[in-house]
Amino acid sequence: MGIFDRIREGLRKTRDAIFGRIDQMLKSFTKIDEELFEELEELLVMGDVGIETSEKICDELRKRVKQRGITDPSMIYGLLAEVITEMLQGGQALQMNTKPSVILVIGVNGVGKTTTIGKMAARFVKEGKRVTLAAADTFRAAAIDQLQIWADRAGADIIKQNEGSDPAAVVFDAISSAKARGSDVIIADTAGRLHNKRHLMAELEKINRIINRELPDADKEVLLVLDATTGQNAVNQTKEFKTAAGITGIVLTKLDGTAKGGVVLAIREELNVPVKFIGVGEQIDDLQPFVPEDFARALFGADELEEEVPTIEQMSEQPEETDTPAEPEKKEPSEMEAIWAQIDAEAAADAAAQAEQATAPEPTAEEIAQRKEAERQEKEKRAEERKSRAKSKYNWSATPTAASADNNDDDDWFQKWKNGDE
Ligand SMILES: Nc1nc2c(ncn2[C@@H]2O[C@H](COP(=O)(O)OP(=O)(O)OP(=O)(O)O)[C@@H](O)[C@H]2O)c(=O)[nH]1
Ligand SMILES: [Mg+2]
Repeated sequence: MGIFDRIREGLRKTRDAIFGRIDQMLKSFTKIDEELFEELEELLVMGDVGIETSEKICDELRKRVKQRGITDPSMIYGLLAEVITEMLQGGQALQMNTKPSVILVIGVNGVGKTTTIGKMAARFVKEGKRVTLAAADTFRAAAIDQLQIWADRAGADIIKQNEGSDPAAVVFDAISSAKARGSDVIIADTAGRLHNKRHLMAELEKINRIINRELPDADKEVLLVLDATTGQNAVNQTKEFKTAAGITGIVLTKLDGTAKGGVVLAIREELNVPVKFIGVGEQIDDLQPFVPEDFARALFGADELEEEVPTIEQMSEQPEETDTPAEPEKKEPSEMEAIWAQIDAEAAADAAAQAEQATAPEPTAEEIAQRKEAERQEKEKRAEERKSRAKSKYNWSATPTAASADNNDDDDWFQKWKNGDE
C-alpha cells in the first residue's frame, strides 16, 4: 500500500462518519444560506473538531464565500478542505539538526508511546541514522522488555536498567552512550502513569534537566503522544502537559480506530501545538509524518475534491497516489493574491481594533474570572445544543470507534489525575 493509501485507509472512519456526512448534507442544499452553515457547524462539532474551532472554520467560510461570490453549495466542500489545510499548516518539521539530537516521548498510559518510539526508530534507521533508545519508563519491567523488542525490530541501540531504577539515570546513560557511539538521535520512553500526577511531572522535569545539562546545545523535541480515540480528552491532556513539560509537538495515534480524527484541528487551533506524526495502525510502518495537504485530502476524499472544486489547484491537481516526488506547488494566480491582501488588511484592522481595546481600563481579576466562567458556560451550552440537534437530525448513534480503546479505566484514572485526586 502506498503512503497516501495508508493515511486514507487510516482516516476512513473519520471520513465516513463526518466528512462523508458533510458532503451529503451539502448536496441536499440548493443554495448557500445561514442554515447550511449552522448544519455544517453542528457536524464539525460532532466530529470532535471542537466548538471554538468549528465556529472559526464556519466564519472563515462565510468570509470566503462572500469574497469569491460563490453561490453553489457543492463548492463549500472544497473551500472547507482549503480552510482546514491552511489551519493545519506550520511547525510540523522535527528539529533534529544536531548530533545527537533528543526526542523525549511523554503522555498518559496506554496512548501508544512505546509503539510510536519503535516506529519512529525504524523510520530513522531506514534513513541511515544511528538511533539510541532510552528505556526511561522504569515503572514496569514489561515496559522495558517491550522497548527492547522494538529496538531489535528497528535495528536501534537500547540503554536500559532494572525496573524501578531512576529514569533520569537511564537517560544520562543513554546520552553518554550516544556520544561515545556517535548516535544521531536519542529517543527516550517515559512512564505514563506513576503514583500521582505530581510525581510524574517531577520525573519529567528531572529528565529534562539532565538532557539540558548534558546536551545544552542539542536540538530537543518533547513529543506528547495522544490517543485520538479519546477525542476531546486529548485536548485536555495537551493542556495539562503543555504547562508542565514544555511540549514541542504532538503524535496523534490510533486514528485508524476512530471517527474522532477531527480532534487534530482542535489541538492545532485551540492549543497552538503542531501535530508532527500520526499513527494509523499497529505495524512498524504505520507512523506517518503529518502532512496537512495529505491529511486533508484523505479526510475529504481526493476524488470528491477533484470533481467539485477545480478552483483549488494545488489540491485537485496532485496525483491520486504516487511514490514519485510531487510536482512543485503552483503559484497562486494574481486574483488570489488580491484576496489574500484583503484578508491581511482585515487582520491588520482587527489587530488595530484590539490594540485600541487594550488601552481601555484593566478589568479586575474578579471581572476576568467572571467573564471566563460565563464564556465557558456559554460554550458548553452551545456545544450541547449543537450535539443534541445534530444527533436527532442525523440519527446519530454511537460514533464508530475501536472497541478496545474507548472509555477504558484509563479515562477514570486520567480524570482523577487531572483533578489532582491521584
Ligand atoms: N490501531 C492502532 N493501535 C495503536 C497505534 N499506536 C499504538 N497502538 C496500540 O496501543 C496499545 C498501547 O501502546 P503502547 O505503545 O504500549 O502505549 P504506551 O503509551 O507506551 O503505554 P504505557 O507504557 O502503558 O504507558 C498497543 O496495543 C499498541 O499496539 C495506532 O496508531 N493504531
Ligand atoms: Mg510504554
